Amino acid sequence: MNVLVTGGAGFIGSNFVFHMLKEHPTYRIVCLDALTYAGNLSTLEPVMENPSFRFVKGDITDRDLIDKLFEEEKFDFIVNFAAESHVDRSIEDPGIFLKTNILGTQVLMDASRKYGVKRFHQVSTDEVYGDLPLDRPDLFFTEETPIHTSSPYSASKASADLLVQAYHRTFKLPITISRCSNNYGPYHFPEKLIPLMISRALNDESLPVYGKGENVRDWLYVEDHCTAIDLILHKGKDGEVYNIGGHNEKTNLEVVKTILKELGKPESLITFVKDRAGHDMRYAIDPSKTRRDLGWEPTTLFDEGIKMTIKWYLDNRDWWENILSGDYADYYETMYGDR
Ligand code: NAD
Ligand code: TDX
Repeated sequence: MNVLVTGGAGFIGSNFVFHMLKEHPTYRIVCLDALTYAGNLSTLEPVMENPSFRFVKGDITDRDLIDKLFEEEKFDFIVNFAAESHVDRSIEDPGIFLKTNILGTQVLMDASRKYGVKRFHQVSTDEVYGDLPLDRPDLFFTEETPIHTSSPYSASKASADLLVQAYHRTFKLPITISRCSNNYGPYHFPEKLIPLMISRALNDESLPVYGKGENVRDWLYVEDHCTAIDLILHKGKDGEVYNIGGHNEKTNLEVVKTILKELGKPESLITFVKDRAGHDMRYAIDPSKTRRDLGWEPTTLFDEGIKMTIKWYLDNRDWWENILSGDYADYYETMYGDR
């Protein structure tokens, strides 16, 4: 099998590349990534010389490049992680979110149609369902919950989902979509809540909690997301949407306090700051369909996963300090600029 993983130099994509090379040693894994501010090629260093792996620097919106790559590689599976992923940035500047997340998905699907693939898998998010009220803990997002977006980011991901479903209905493109809750774990870019709080607490810097910190997110350890996508690729039904989540709901304040406790840092570091515009209150995934139809089970509880994650950030200070200093951006040119 020849698998294209787009966005594989980012957080979840890189974890998925490692997962696939380990679990399917006979497969060829090609990673296509534009190395935006969120892509970090040093993350993929351990596999760069692996004969089953190829890295291609390129943009999913670049039709000529995508066409050439598909013609050359004859992919079986496409897994599309490539996206602009940070909600706050989408509020500052929505344009690039629409270009990458919607038009990029279209370019990849056009090539998938032209060259024929066994499966085009779109990695989507629980944010397409909007949010749930805090006083209704009985409510969860199912695959039937209507799309109802809040931020330019979630609107762009939802638009892509609709386009993917349209390509299935109209062109019979064999697709699947997964909608996952908030991920955490190794290689998470330190602009997102958990790695931001770990890196700032380690430097004794203030921890900016939006609003009152009451918003609830449903956290899933990244490897559990990877095992779900692997199962969907191999056993999922064409045209289906699968929710992924592990019922690990926490308020942001709970998460930040847990990190401080684990690091032995004082709660006085917490600073309440202006709330995010349009801030979703609660996300909560009902993953019953994925469990029932594919036998997927998450294996890492939050209490255990957050300890593993904090240990990873302590053991890999170079990785995030390089990001904070901006040095990571030169890595590709220094190491592979002549490829
Ligand atoms: P990330 O920002 O860490 O990584 C995104 C990667 O995509 C980066 O390596 C970046 O260089 C690459 N990229 C961006 N624009 C590109 C383009 N035009 N062409 C090629 N590559 C490009 O994101 P992440 O957190 O790993 O998320 C990956 C996917 O999973 C996204 O589609 C996101 O919407 C989805 N998702 C994320 C979460 C989460 O909690 N992080 C949860 C559910 C779904
Ligand atoms: O400094 C902060 N302070 C704060 O209180 C940051 C960065 C975030 N927050 C809050 C906002 C959210 O309620 O923490 C929560 C988590 O924020 P993010 O890490 O930005 O994630 P979120 O907005 O929930 O979106 C994430 O999950 C769904 C990913 O970034 C998306 O790509 C994914 O689709």
